[in-house]
Amino acid sequence: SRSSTSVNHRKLVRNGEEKKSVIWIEGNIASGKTTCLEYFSKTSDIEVLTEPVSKWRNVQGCNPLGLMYQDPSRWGLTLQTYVQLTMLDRHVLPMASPIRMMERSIYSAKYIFVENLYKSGKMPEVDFAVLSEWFEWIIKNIAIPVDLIVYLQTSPQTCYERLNQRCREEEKVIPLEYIESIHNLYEDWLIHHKSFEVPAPVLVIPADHDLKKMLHQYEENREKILMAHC
Ligand code: DGT
Repeated sequence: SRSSTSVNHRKLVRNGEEKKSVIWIEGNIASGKTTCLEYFSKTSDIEVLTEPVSKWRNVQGCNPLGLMYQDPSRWGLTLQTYVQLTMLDRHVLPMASPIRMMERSIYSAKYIFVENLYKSGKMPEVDFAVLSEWFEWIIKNIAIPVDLIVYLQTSPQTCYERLNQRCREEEKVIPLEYIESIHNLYEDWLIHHKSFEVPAPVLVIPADHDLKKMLHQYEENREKILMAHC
């Protein structure tokens, strides 16, 4: 099948070396990022980096993700500090393949999740200020490459249904309103360009469809996604 072939026609830079490209897959909780990454992981010369969520559920025996959902005011800073560290760690890993696909980014951790905690009154101003200074320092001083953002655009209702189907223990407390807030922050950032800097061009893929249709759309958008370069 086409998905097991390597990528052709890749652009060459002047010294003859292949230009590497980095693609971020962004979208709401349970928007189908994992399915998208699985589809592309079947292509040779793509490395796929999934979200370090297993680390967020177990850091030296502690579960900051679970704690944050139980008591966001108390544990929001704890989780987001760790999310920021683990994301940064992924961004600076040397590239093992010409194309890297990453699930989310240090940007969405800050612009979507930290923002949401703060705006909903669940993060004290001082915690938000400290995280913001850390984030600004990181993006100013450390190169975080990205060539394309693929936004899996869903309705909050669809995500909510998928979330309930998958039954991840920590997520049982998530109400529809939380998914709606995350959705609105994503739309303001990547669609309306109303909130924060968007560090790369955005490709929007409607992602409310069933698995078969989603795989078909990935097939259709395959070249466009894999040819992403600065
Ligand atoms: P998918 O394949 O689209 O269903 O995505 P998943 O399930 O692999 O990943 P996702 O987006 O549901 O994220 C895993 C969990 O981590 C979910 O409960 C949301 C949470 N999460 C991810 N990043 C952050 C963050 O920066 N802050 C907070 N508070 N939660 C986060």
